[in-house]
Amino acid sequence: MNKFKFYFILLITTVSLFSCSKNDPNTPVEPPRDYATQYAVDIVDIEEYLNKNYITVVNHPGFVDDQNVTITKIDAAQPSIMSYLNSATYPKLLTKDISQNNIIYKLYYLVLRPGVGHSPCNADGVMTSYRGDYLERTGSTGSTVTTLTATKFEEVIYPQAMISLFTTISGWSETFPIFKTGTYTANADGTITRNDFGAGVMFLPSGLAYYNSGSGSIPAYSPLVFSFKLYELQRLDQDNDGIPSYQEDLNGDGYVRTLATGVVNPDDTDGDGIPNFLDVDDDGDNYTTKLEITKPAGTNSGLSAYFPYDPIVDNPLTTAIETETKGIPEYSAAGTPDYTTPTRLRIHLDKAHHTAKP
Ligand SMILES: [Ca+2]
Ligand SMILES: [Ca+2]
Ligand SMILES: [Ca+2]
Ligand SMILES: [Ca+2]
Repeated sequence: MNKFKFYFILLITTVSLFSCSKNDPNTPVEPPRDYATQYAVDIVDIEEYLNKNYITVVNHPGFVDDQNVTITKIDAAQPSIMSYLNSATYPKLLTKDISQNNIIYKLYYLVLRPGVGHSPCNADGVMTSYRGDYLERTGSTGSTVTTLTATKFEEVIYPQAMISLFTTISGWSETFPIFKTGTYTANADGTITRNDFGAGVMFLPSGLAYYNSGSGSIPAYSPLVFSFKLYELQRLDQDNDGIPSYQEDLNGDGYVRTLATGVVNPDDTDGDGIPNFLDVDDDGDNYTTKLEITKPAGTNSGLSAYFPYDPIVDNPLTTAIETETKGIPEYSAAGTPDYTTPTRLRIHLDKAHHTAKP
């Protein structure tokens, strides 16, 4: 991810370099600000926002405004958002440390409701109703009092499409996996009633958002506040090897990542620096994963590949029409296949499979 971000920033810089030099060769190109310096500014703004504002939440189960959030400046004795820090009950304000851009970001997120369904991993797609505001400090510093304002830049009430957490801002990919989807009921008139979905608010330093590029009406270096509802998720398969990325999360922490060179990655079976969810040959035996999970000809009717991991348990959405009963197997030394033990070493992760076993 970092590498992609780096290239992206490089691209932006290169593009603005060309566009500036074309119009005015004397205009110097401003390099992106130092990440640590900018984060120090952002976290002051975010914490001030959490201390000086309160939330109002709509509790309206089954209606589209359920869990709508309004954030308002405190003018009496309302409890600040910060007052929910580590609360025993919901709303609950929590923090998470995120190592990115060679610094540690503190990400504040407010849990209104955790949700009851499934959590996306950080490479899945999400369908979310959300509202985004950017924070901006106006008024000059020094003797003038500055004011922190929040400006709405986007609101999606009726989402129509999945958004990939793999390609959007890192603040989203860090926060959504903490939440779960809900339930829905299809009504006779064709509408859907959603209940018990995860809902929250995330408070993102600019380094976990658009940083120096900004986006649309969002100024560069803006911290962002998103209130959101997690309606649905979509399992994605980034390396197209037939195994959804969330099942390539070997340590089960909800995240798959590319880590810096030399850092041991728990989600990289062969340790070649490419995590399994981006590696077409997970165990490094020179047989692609896609080939290894393809069943030998004639072994079973219908499907040509083993069901990724375990049928039924892992794929409730397809159970109704699923006739395959075999997950990717492990073979014992004697050549006996095991299709079901949850902890088995599946053949695409077993480098010795082709040499030591039938
Ligand atoms: Ca995959
Ligand atoms: Ca992981
Ligand atoms: Ca690898
Ligand atoms: Ca392989």
